[in-house]
Amino acid sequence: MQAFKQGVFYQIYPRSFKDSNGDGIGDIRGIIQKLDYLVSLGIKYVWLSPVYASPNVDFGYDISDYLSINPEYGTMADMDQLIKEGKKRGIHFVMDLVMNHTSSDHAWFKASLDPNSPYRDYYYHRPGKGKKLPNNWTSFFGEKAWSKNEDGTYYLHLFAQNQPDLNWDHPNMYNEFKHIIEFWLKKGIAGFRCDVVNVMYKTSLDNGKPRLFLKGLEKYHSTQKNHEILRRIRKELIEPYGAFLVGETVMVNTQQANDLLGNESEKELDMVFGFEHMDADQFLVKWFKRKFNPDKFNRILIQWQKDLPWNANYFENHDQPRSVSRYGSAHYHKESAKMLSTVLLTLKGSPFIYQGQEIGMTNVDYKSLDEYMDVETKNIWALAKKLWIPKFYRWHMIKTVSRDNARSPMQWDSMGGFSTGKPWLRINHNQKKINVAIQENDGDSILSYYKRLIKIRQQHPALIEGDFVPLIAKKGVFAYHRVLNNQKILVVSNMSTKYRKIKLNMDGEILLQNYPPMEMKRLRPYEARVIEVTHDQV
Ligand code: ISL
Ligand code: CA
Repeated sequence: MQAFKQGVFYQIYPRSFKDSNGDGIGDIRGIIQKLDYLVSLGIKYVWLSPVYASPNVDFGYDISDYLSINPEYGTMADMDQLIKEGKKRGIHFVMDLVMNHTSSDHAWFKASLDPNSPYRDYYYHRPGKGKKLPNNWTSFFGEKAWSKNEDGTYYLHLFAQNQPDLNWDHPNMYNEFKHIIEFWLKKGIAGFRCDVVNVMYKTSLDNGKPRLFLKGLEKYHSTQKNHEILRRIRKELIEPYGAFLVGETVMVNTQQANDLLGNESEKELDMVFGFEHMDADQFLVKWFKRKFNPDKFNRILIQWQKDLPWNANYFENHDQPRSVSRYGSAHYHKESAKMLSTVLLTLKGSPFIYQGQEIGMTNVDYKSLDEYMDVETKNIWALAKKLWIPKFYRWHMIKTVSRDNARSPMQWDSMGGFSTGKPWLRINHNQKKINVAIQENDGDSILSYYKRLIKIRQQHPALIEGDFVPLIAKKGVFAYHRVLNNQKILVVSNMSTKYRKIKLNMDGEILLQNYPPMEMKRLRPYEARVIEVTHDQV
């Protein structure tokens, strides 16, 4: 079993994790200061969202130089030290690799604006069609997918207009990224999280067929050449370093996800972040929320557990609202945060904890649009306004879905503890109640629960290598076994506010539960239990 499958992952959004120099912006030296905290949590791998040079239109996912560090976050020497200090503590770093696009500030793009430049075809520069754009594609951020150059031609961007798409048909493109990938592997990183890795090869620029969202998707979604590029990267670059790839794969079902893992002879990714479970509370697109349906959520999780050999399990990240706000309950804040962690850390696959999730950080409490900084949020507000969506509903959309819900600074103590300066994004006012300092000294806190749960995971091979055997997924109750040889662990959770009777043999040693022990045949609201089933009940 590959080494990474033993460890728990933690995602750091560097801008909001810890500021070491008082400018209100998280930085690499701040992360170094918190490595011992991550050790105390039981973390083995850290996925670091981009720290490369960037004009911050998409806060790092618009890269202007893959081989230098955004000065706001520090220096390359800081980065080298972070990797070294991490290694000393048994913590390995996974860098964020954005191959679909660069920033429009990247030297390649600037050169490509000259039609005679050898960099011209690093991107998709195309003439309009009369008064029309080169095609009818729309972007992930709710805009048109083309923006105009000074010379009257247009360039393609599936994301913000400052994120021009790279042309992977260009003969140099592979070697450009070969150099970047090897540069970082030589620094001793463990692998890469690959951003929107299944849209990077466009088979044509023809008009897309009519669809509500992402017109043009079928021209670039998980294309054959995309697979070929991933196989080549894996074989030539990743395997020689014993590294691994976790791909962010948009709009895939489990069949398409498996295809992106490749097969024994032609591997591609080691695991993927899917989005289907994220659909359990949305209507058509992520911006229209409907009541969360825990059974739908759990049945999708079961599908992915059954269909894939190994999953990258996550319930929140820098793009998603906070899971305790979305899937849990404010009234049962502590119980529901602990229940969600119980599921996340006992599913088969690599668990990814997003910074702050381990203390139950919630969606932000911002009062006006100008408190938000996310480009996607601003674009969707403007688009919703253009579509005559009334202001009160636009506000509901933003409050429930904005990516800034997950980007407010980490709450280290009741004064914030994130920075001595004014944070770049306001800290949630509930920092007084929800913070690391309070919880580190409270054996009943969410943080203490995560620490115990991670230890239990490391002590029970069935929770890592064991088979996933679904038992119940109805009325909010989610129950399953993890079985390895004669070790059988029962995980049972109640993802609802109701008391739930369940007909399940729950005898055995209770390894962990989020309520005071009470022998009863029903589950309390948001109750979770991890039970080692004793042999005679096997
Ligand atoms: O969450 C999303 C899918 O509904 C989108 O908001 C998100 O942009 C998409 O999943 C792709 O995300 C990745 O690429 C983007 C960047 O803005 C995101 O932060 C990154 O995770 C462009 O690089
Ligand atoms: Ca700083």
